[in-house]
Amino acid sequence: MTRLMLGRTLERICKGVLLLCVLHFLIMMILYFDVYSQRFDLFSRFNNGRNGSRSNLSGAAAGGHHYYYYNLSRPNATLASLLATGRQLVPSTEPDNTQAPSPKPLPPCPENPPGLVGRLLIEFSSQMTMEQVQKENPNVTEGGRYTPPDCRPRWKVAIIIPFRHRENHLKYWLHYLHPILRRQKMDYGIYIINQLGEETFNRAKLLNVGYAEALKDGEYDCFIFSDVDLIPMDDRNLYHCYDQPRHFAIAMDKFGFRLPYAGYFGGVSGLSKKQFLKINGFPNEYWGWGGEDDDIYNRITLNGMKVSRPDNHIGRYRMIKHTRDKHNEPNPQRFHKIRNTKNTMKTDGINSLTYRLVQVKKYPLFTNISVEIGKPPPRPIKG
Ligand code: UD2
Ligand code: MN
Repeated sequence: MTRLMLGRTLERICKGVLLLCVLHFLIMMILYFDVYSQRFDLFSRFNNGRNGSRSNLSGAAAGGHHYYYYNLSRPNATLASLLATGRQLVPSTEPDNTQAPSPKPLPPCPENPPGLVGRLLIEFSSQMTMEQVQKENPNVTEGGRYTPPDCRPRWKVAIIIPFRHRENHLKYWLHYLHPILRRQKMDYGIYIINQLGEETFNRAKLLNVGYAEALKDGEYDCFIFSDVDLIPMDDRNLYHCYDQPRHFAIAMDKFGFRLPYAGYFGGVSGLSKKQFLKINGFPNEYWGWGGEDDDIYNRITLNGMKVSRPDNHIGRYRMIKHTRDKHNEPNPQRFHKIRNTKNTMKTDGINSLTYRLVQVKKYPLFTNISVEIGKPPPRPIKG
């Protein structure tokens, strides 16, 4: 009887051991296939890399065995795969850089950003405060800087705004432009160039100051010059630079959504650093309203470049209605001056720019640069 019981117990133990063996075997199989699939994955990706699609690889990672570690560091790497390679657990004799894989490089930003919405509703009747506009734009960093988190932009854009006593317009500009530029996947900084004092306003000189000061702040290669009161009505009007100097604001409400004349270059324009230097920047000697934009147009064509423009239905703008500011009366010399661009552009421009920098202050949504730029030369006395 006891022998019979002993036999049964032994039989159960044997079955238990057998079951454990089967289980162990199964686990080993799972581990084996998991590792196999990792390797398969590895090679298929490696081949992709060789075919030219390197968007998933870092520079170092693209070179074969480094990539192996990189692959294991993916969030979905399993414990099984870690155990199977043993690489992460056993101290390695290889260089340290294998232990901390470099961050994944970003793919280039798309030429047509998918988040754009096209035509926008722009209105200036709702009241807003700067605090509200700041709250709307939490991802803009100090000084009005932004860079897309998920792709590598082609240009680094400084947006330059000539300014004096237009705080209300600036609020609207920031309210509309920051979200547009973000959707456009631009890497940008906003620079408000504030003319101190009450001497005659000089838009083009302020724009030159903006170019020089922005370059002290970042390695910009594209400069967009915008009036503070102009808001694009379509976010497909991309705020970056082009093969030729760009005129963005081609169809404004105040001109019945038409280009007022073929050589018009006012409102919003953009030049790469190279294009800007080729024309010796902008003129410093246009005091008061008008003419400076035509002079810039002349500089562009005289230097063998052409102005590029968006489609008419995309380059639409609204201008915030305003009266002429004090100390920005029409410049009576403008007609004479624009006939002489050819003679003046070599000596009057970024190479002759002088100003006194008084203050640079970084606000959450823009950098304010306050400058003294002097005053117009005394008029020759007629007689
Ligand atoms: C037109 C052009 C502008 C420029 C100007 C002639 C349009 C939409 N724009 O503008 O690009 O060629 O004629 O100089 O056609 N500003 C101040 N405070 C002032 C004066 C001017 O901030 O006291 C700045 C501000 O950014 C403004 C810009 O200068 O938007 C142009 O001045 P404006 O708006 O008085 O002239 P406007 O609309 O005729
Ligand atoms: Mn205006």
